[in-house]
Amino acid sequence: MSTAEAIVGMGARAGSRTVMVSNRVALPGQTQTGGLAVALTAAIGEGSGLWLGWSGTLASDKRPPICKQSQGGLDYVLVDLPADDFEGYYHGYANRVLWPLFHYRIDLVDYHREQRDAYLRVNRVFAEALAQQLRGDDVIWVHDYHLIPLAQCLRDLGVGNRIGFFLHIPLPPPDVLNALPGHRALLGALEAYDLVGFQTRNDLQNFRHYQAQHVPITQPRCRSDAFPIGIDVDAIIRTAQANEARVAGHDLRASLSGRRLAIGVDRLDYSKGLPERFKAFERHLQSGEDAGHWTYLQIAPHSRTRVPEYQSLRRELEGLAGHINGRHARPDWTPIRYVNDSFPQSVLAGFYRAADMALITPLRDGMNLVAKEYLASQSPLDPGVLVLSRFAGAAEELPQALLVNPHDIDEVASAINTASSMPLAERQDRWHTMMDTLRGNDVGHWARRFLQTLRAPAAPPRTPTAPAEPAQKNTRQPQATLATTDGVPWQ
Ligand code: GDG
Repeated sequence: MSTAEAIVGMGARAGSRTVMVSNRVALPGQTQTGGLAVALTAAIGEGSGLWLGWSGTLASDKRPPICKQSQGGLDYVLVDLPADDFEGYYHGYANRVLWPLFHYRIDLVDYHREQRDAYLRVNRVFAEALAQQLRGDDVIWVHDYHLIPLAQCLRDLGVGNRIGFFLHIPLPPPDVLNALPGHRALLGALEAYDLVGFQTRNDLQNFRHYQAQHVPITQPRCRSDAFPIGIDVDAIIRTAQANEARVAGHDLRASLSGRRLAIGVDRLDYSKGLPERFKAFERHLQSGEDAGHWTYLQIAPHSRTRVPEYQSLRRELEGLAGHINGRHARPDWTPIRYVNDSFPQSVLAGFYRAADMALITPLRDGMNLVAKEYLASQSPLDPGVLVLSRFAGAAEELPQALLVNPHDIDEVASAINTASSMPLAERQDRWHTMMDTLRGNDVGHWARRFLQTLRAPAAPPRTPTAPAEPAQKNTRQPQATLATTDGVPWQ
């Protein structure tokens, strides 16, 4: 049974639709370079259901703000967002407050109350658009930090459906969260969900500690657990096999002149630890051990290009790559190939298979799908080595990788040396164990487990706070100021 059939079948057995909500919707046929889009595309497959998110367009008088389209049995509802609030919602509060804070970077948080207000208003826009589409027994699954207050907005509109939330990024400990103005309201808003899911036990523990400090248990129906996200293992194995011999992978191999290939694939983001990784690779070159035997290909598609921290990271990496190559290159060899293009998944899978080592060293990462995709792309006869940050969520599931502290460039350099000399039998042992883990928790398993928990009778349907039948006819006005369930105001 495919992932899609499993999820759709489960919805059918339960007699209800699954409704996904995320900031962006991945329409079929689009190249996805974000982990959430890749995972949800794999999870939802071609089944029936509904997926609602931002259209990518700002609202104008020239077109209706909500557009519906159906493809492959799935309904997509695309919502235009208000021009006045988009900047504050997306580039502001979501990406310059929540993203850095949740990645333990309080130093990069740039908080403005008016942006937080824009974030709340946009969540209400999503809630109103969604409420119009809902059937009474839909099960709603909300994704990621852009939409934390969405359930609370929906409850305010009288929606009594089961609603789950999954956080794709890490959740830091209370001391970090406490630095955020209005943190009690934000984190308290999670109580409006029936189920809150995190990537790792560490994130879950941080949440429980935060709750113990701050949130009175007013909604005992809100459950929480760790649901480590998986990949579509079989699809990636097939793609990697099919692309091994194809032009891109073949050309890449041929271009190495017999040298070994190390690969990194990351959105260009400060959480991914790219400058530290470049420096660690240079430290390896300086170590003299095996130096000149590796070529390191770093694929880093640009992301969030309007956010200043991303612009300065880009300049820093260009400088570092130029500096390291200038110092160590030979007429026939460039140690670092730094590429900002994005590639189709099929080409990436061919690149992974051609690579003898993956360097995945984020400073913090919710999970890191690339680590899993790299493993699934390897040939069982000659699998490569995964060098993985201890601070990627994936490290909890994959202790057989060479785990490193990405801040310690000597340790990463020495892991590269270890990978260089790792015997085939050891590589195979480690790889087989990790593949068993990936197979045991692929993306279908992840989605089924979350949805089954959300639907489970442990959480009886809550009593709507307002007449909710049908949701779109509900005339209840959104509250002017959201308050958490224990009455903590947002401002
Ligand atoms: C967030 C969390 C969590 C990358 N470059 C290209 C490309 N990609 C694909 C990869 C992978 C995805 O994008 C990136 O996923 P990651 O998990 O590595 O990272 P984030 O984008 O930060 O994702 C993360 C994830 O959500 C899921 O919950 O694991 O921790 O931060 O699938 O293959 N895809 C294509 N061309 C590229 O050039 N087609």
